[in-house]
Amino acid sequence: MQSWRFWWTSTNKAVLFLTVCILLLLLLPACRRHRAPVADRGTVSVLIFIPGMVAGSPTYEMMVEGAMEFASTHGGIEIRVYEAGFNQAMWEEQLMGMVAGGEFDLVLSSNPALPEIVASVARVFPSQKFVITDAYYSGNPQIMTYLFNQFEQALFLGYLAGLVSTSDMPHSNSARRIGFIAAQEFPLLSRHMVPGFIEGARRVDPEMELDFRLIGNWFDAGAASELAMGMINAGVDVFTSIAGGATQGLIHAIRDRGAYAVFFNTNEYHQAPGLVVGSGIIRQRELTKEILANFLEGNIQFGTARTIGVREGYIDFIFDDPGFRNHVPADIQERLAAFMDDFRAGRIEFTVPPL
Ligand code: RBF
Repeated sequence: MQSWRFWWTSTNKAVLFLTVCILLLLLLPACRRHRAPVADRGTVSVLIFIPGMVAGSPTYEMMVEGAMEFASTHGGIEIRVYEAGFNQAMWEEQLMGMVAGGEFDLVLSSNPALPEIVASVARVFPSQKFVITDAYYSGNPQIMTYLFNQFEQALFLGYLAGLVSTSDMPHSNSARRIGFIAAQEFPLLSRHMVPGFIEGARRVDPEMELDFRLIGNWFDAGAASELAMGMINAGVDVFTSIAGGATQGLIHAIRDRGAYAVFFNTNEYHQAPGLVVGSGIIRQRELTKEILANFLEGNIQFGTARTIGVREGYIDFIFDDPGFRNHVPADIQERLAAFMDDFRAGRIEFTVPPL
């Protein structure tokens, strides 16, 4: 009896062991197949969905340039750029139409308003993957986002605007008034960029005031120019803007009337040497290449949201340009350099407001 039971139990164990082994043998290659780099599957097709137009919109220009550079140095990747234009009510339908054929391994885009649209398209196409920069959205297994910490960029640009506005530079006046011209309101703008800009300026002079005005679209340079003229009349001597192509109107106004500007995201010194006194930079071009490289290796963590800023190396100020070196007084250059050193070293204290 004893030996009979022993025989059965050990046979059971052996059978169980063998079954587990066979299952593992069957499953392992399947897992490996699942994790294989996307590149091994032949040509990878990527759609860059532009919610607007590329020309004149720095964040879009950098994304397209980065992707093109990546494609020219790596085989097996095809990039298609689709410009959706300025009718925001159409973007979801346009994106839906683009992915319906299932031809794109990845959809890449850059805009804070896009995650909600993408989430709704993703529900209809559950195998479609999306990466969105300049946006924050977590918890959807089809979507990964990267948010540039625009509060940080606004803080140091605002600090520079405060230094210039309180200086004795030729176009600076005695009013403690700086200006912000925006195309339209959106949470990243009104919760991070505008508050960061005025907070930075108030670190130079707590009396500083912000004149904030809205254009109503991303392309009307004439309207931006008129707003800027009115603001100069009201005592604004240093501007910034988030206005895409309409920013050209602000450039025209500061050239015409004599005032200063600092810009977010890209090198804009060449637009008006001596008047554009500062440019921040977001590493959107490099980020785009990293995203594509990660995607080819199967290393995108869909479902997650990363925030990247000064300390992560994705946001900085462009010091090394004649527009800054040759036109901004040495004491302002030094104070900004010290501020940025403190920033990178984590010595600047601030609280990023919730989005
Ligand atoms: N930035 C541009 O430069 N050009 C645009 O056409 C543009 N359209 C936008 C539309 C919406 C609905 C939102 C929320 C933002 C838009 N932006 C545009 C802003 C841009 O993507 C980015 O958020 C800011 O430049 C800050 O990084």
